[in-house]
Amino acid sequence: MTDFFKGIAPIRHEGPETANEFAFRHYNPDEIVLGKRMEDHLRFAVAYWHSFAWPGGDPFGGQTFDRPWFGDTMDLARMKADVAFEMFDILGQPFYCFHDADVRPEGATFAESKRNLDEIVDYLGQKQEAHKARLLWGTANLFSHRRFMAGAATNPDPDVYAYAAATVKANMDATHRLGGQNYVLWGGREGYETLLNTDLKAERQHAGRFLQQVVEYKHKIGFKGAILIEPKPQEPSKHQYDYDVATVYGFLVEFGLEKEVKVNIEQGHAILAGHSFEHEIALAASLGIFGSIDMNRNDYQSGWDTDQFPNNHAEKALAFYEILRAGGYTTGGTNFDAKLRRQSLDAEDLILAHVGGMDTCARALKCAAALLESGELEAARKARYAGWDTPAAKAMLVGTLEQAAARVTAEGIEPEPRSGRQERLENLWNRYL
Ligand code: XUL
Ligand code: CO
Repeated sequence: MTDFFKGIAPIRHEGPETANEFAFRHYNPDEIVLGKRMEDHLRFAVAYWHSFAWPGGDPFGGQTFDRPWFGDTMDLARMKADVAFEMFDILGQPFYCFHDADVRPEGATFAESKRNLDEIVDYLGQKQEAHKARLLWGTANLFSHRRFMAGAATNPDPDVYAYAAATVKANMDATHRLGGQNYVLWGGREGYETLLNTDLKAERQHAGRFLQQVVEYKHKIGFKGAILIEPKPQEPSKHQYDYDVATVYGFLVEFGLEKEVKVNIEQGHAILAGHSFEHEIALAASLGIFGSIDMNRNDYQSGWDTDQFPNNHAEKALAFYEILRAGGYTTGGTNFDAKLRRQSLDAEDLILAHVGGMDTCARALKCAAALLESGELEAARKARYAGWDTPAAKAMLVGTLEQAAARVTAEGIEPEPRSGRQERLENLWNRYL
């Protein structure tokens, strides 16, 4: 036991009226929502990087957090894991996620980095046996070290492609060993700064082949989890190849991977791409590639990825409605890819940020479930498209353009515009919030 969270007891559900800061108001793991336990709907995960590895820097200043486990030794990496699992026990969330760089010190050589990773994975495996939290997904950090500054799989230097392959292989092995349910690839440096020095076609082809190799390796080792791409339009690269869900889908089809790879959709990334979170989720679900989400929010005024904890249940209810409508998660979950503000120094801040985020999502889930269960919105949506249930309308979709056109004169068609009823439906939504 470390004493980092000393005095903080496991968080329990006390209901909306409680005055206790250290309690859940809405997240009640065993409560049944639409026939399923809330914990099994939400499948919360804590992100190792923001909570335990991020030092609190911003572009104008360095470290603000002074954590006892900061440093480059294996002993400190083990202490970090101890603290992490102590937090998981306090929160009671079922999952966590990590990059290699979050959990182990970087070695002087690849072999040393790999040894460090293998050693800490053994330790995390022991922790998993003694505690509740399991691995939702693992991933490789292919963006922080300077060797990746011009990309990983898309790097002009083939040696970096090899290094990325070795790193991803090691991380897939680690994820598999820990029973991870997914493996994520986020291409922060898989993009470019300027076309003046970039062979865009070659880079995309290398990225596509790399992903095929990842899928081949997944099958080779018998990893049953999902491979997930996490779209983001830019930051850190000026232009990322995995821009948004639609772009990723086109990329997967081009490389024959649309049945093999799904997406991990992040709220802040969706916003940066000019979409809403729910749009990205609904589109992915309609394409059959919805996998998991990274839950956070951006600051509404600044145009970058601020990775804040969610605190607006009304906004998240739209996202959870789409998740429920899609049938919920299979291997995916709700990963808090969210970090404290850099002035939030205390251990309590770390706990309460997650408590607030979990409550926000739980409340959103309950609102979304109630509206879905009422059937009111689905009935309105169905009514709007009811014309397509007629045989004549259905026939148009299998016939030719001329046959569809012929209906206009034959039936004397003059379409009658009808209200889209947006405000009425928004009012309906608000009644459920
Ligand atoms: C970066 C981001 C990453 C991925 C994992 O914006 O979201 O933390 O989730 O590499
Ligand atoms: Co993310």
